Amino acid sequence: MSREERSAEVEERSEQLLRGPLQHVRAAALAAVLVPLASVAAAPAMAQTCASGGATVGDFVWHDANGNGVQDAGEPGISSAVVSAVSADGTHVTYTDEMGYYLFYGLCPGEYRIEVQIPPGMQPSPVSQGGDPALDSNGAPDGAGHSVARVQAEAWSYDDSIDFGFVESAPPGGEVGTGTPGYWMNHPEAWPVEEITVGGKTYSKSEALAWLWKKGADRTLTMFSSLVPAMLNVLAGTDASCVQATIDAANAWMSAPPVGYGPVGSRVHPASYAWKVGEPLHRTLDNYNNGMLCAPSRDALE
Ligand SMILES: [Ca+2]
Ligand SMILES: [Ca+2]
Repeated sequence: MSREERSAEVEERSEQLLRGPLQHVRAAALAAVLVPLASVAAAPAMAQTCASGGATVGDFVWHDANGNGVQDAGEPGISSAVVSAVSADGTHVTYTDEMGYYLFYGLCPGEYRIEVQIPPGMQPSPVSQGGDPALDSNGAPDGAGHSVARVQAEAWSYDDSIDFGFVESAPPGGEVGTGTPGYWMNHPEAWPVEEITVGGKTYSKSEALAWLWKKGADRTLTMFSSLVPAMLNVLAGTDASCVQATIDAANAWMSAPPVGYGPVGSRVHPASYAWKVGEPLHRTLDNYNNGMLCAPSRDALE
């Protein structure tokens, strides 16, 4: 498409946005949405589709209503979202359709950043949740208003698993505090998810609760009792900056051998080497859950 055609299309899309799905958005937020559209029109290097061996990448941008990072039944697509495929050779731009689907085709093989503008009042869903690439979210915030996924496009490949979930941000000033293990054990209705994946194994809420209530010397129970609440706190929207790396390490520890010592119930002895590795992670998670690290406890906010 020529630059003039692109400009015309961008103008028309802006019009559609104004009349359609963004009608309810406040003027300031709307301006923020439309400024990048204008810069798209002026972008010098529009990449060409590849003459042969083109790759296809898609395909879904959606409203992750329950914030669990998984495309659940009934969660709607986000239409007219601007999606860019950026490589060293230039930028392809497209938009999601009425159902929230997008597709780049004819991409020359190579490395791409697939970028979606973060809609006003929303934030990207947690990535790689639930274990099914077709249903998970792939974009992480880049700090500049985009959710970004990196893709290595091979010749003739077809990848429709690059998806972008967005969840409503907590209202400004409405800081979310952490819950202790006891809080999450006694408030199943407050869980932000219906299932949770620990060490690569997925548990329903009731299964996870049953493990949380179990007592014993098995240190996988101990790790489970701090890791699950920490993950629930993050999913509920508490500041995760100081604890995400520990959560990842604890999930690796809870995975099956040869990587880890899990799953929960694997009878790790308190005096074992495994627990020497695991205990510092558990202590960090425990401190986080009790509001002693980067997020206050929910009790302190009440
Ligand atoms: Ca969801
Ligand atoms: Ca995906």
